[in-house]
Amino acid sequence: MPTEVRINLPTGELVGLPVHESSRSIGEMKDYYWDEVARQKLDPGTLVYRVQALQPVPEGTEGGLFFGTTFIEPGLVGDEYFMTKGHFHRNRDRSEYYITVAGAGALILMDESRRTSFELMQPGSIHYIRAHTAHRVANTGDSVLAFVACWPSDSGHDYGSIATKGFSARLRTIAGVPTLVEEP
Ligand code: S6P
Ligand code: ZN
Repeated sequence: MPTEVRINLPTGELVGLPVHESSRSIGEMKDYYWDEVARQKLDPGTLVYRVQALQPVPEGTEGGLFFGTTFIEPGLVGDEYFMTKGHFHRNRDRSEYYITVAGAGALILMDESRRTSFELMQPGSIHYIRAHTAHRVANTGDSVLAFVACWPSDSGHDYGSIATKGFSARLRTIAGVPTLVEEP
């Protein structure tokens, strides 16, 4: 049970059982970055991010909550920061909290009319992700970005619409500054 799990507050690492673990490498992120040629030049085994999650009830359960930590490595694909795939919740009316634990980054948000904005993430920053809003996180710093999240157990994930249409803007480093650049 999750009561046996502890969080290491300085790092966000969840310690104990049962913790569900997953990860994404550069090789698993084909077509997520605008510079696909730059992505292909990187070692496909390069870790981009990993997620630890507490799922005390089965996925899809109404009324439950999941909790997890995401760790995003520092890095660039071309001039675009290492980032999560990003998703809408399958049940679009489900919201979520993110709280930054370590590192520096940006939470990129896109509503259903494809208006995109971002919020800077730094240790202690709290981010409320409204329902009907796609969310993705980019690591803009030079160390691991860790944030914890809490979301309803019946949110589900819709990766398909991001995989096909993407976000309407991308976070790129321009003269060293994280800049949201609209897609052409
Ligand atoms: C779940 C929550 C996070 C993400 C994680 C990885 O609703 O938003 O735990 O799953 O940050 O991102 P993604 O887009 O690959 O699921
Ligand atoms: Zn989510």
